[in-house]
Amino acid sequence: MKKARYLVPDLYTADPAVHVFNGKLYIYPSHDVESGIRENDNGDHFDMRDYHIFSMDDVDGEVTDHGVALDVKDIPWAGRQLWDCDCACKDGKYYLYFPLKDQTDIFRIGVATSKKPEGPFIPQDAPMKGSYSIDPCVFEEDGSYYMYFGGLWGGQLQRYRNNKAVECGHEPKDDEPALPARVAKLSDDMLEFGEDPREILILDENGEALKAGDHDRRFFEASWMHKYQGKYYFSYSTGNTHRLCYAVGDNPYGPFTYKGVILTPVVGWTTHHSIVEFKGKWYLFHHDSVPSDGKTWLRSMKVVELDYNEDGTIKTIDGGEE
Ligand code: FUB
Repeated sequence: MKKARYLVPDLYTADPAVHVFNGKLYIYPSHDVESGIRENDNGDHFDMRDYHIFSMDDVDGEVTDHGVALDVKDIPWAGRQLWDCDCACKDGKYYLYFPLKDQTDIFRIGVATSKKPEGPFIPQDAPMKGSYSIDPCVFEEDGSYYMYFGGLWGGQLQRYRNNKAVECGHEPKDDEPALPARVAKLSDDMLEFGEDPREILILDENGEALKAGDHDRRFFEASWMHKYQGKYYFSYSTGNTHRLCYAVGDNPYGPFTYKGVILTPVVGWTTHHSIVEFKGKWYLFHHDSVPSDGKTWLRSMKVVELDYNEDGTIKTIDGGEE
């Protein structure tokens, strides 16, 4: 499969997190809706209210919509805005992690559980203790589950330092280290952080931390982790420069060294993805706003094959021309 394929023509879907469960691909996307809210840098127009989960036996095959798996009205602590989610499986139970603003308009990360990968999911009564910001993704290795998270601007990450809310949230100066994504191992019961979240350091080719002013390379949102040939690939969106980039490290906590661009800008403002191996090939799931004629808040997810060079670097995909 060398040409990208849109996956769901009848719903707007974005931020696809994809996993192989029970031999099938399961897709956990955001479900975009026309909110009527004017577009702004805070992302208020992304006013999503539920999640649908999709599955596929094959990347080229039929996409099954399993219907509403979780609705904001069923989440006891809900304020507004269900953003990018992800799912993990442990001991035959499925855990859906989602960012949602609480009733004070602060993003927290919630958990909902199910016996099936497609749900329905039952939410916990409260968000994860100590959670903040957006875009959780979960990477499993040897029975340990690591959650990566964080997002700038509307994702509120700039409001935190050392896992504490600061009085006045702001981004660092251009020549200061960029704000980092976070990672934390999950607790054994999968419902809380099992340790304090740590900062993800991304280094340049000289071993220096990427600077806040390096908008072409610094982390903005949309974390994903995958492992390829023994190395850990931390990938993310650069937000206002609209790239999907990656950095490589020797363990799940990093540090990671910046390596390059996975996907050049797509039509739309946001770019978001997951990378998954299925039946011996690697795939990039992502989204763009082509089907909605460029409406940034009405996105459509798609999939394209992803290739590596012999040295383990990823071949850049042209977001404008797939
Ligand atoms: O879908 C809402 C937000 O847009 C996500 O949480 C971000 O990653 C961006 O894709």
